[in-house]
Amino acid sequence: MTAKARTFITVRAFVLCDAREHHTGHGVPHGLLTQRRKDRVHSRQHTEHFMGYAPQMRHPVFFPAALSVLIVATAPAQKSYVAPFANSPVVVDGNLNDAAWHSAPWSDDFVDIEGSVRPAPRFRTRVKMAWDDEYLYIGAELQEPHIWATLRQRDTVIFYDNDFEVFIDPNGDTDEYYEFEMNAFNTVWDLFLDKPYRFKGKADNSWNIAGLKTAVQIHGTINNPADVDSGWTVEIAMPWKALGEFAHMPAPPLNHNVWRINFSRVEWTTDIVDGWYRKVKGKPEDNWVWSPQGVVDMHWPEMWGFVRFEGHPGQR
Ligand SMILES: [Ca+2]
Ligand SMILES: [Ca+2]
Ligand SMILES: [Ca+2]
Ligand SMILES: [Ca+2]
Repeated sequence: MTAKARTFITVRAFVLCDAREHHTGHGVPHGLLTQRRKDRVHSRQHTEHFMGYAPQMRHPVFFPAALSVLIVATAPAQKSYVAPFANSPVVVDGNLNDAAWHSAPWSDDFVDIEGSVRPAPRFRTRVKMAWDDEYLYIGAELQEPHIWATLRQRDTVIFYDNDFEVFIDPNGDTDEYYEFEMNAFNTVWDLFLDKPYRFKGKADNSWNIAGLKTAVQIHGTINNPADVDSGWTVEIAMPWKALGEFAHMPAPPLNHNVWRINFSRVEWTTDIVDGWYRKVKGKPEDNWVWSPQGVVDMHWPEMWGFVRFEGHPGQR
């Protein structure tokens, strides 16, 4: 058996055991977030190590090798990213031209939330990450021929508009994680979840990322269907002080620390009717993500990607 297969068996065992532990909540997702993402549940869930990182395991047990090998063979590959330390200031204005961004590579292009079994997204999306002593920085580029937004109030259901989303589980235990969404109006929804909805987790919208800085640049025109836009870029600075609240990890991180993270983009199919965008009735939204979930549900933190923090000049 390969090292990868052994790794997977242990992690998979953790997932299944966790589901049994919360049996009464299993398969009963609730809350606004999951209503749009619970319709197609597949069995292709896995996670894997990222350069020596191992998720925390509460109840490791063992499963038949044949089953595990089957799961490994059909599971989508999780993404990983090395976030460089920002040695110069990042101005949060929506433009990703700060010197610090030059050393942060673009991620792979986003894929469908279910992975390669579904068609590739119609429009390109990619992200960058960087960090310093105060902030986690996230930059994203969303190709979009028709930029629109309606929501102006914080903590409303931002994915009713097209949006960009971030999910962070600092210590990778799949509980106590953060969700963040923003639209092209730069309206944000930030919330804390004590555990996934399928385990009767509760979303706390009153939780805010204190000191959060966000900005959007529109490359084209917003809410004007008469032209064709090229897209929007977002720039986000999340203070470590806020992210540290439920992290159970150093925040800011230490060099080589790994956090679980994923990014999602919700894209509605629209028609232009009487000079305005109208969602096509009966057509569900597209969910495009950095690291494929294998399931139409972002609330499987065990499926998220990995970010490793490197380059702090004051540390080895
Ligand atoms: Ca900037
Ligand atoms: Ca956690
Ligand atoms: Ca909030
Ligand atoms: Ca436009």
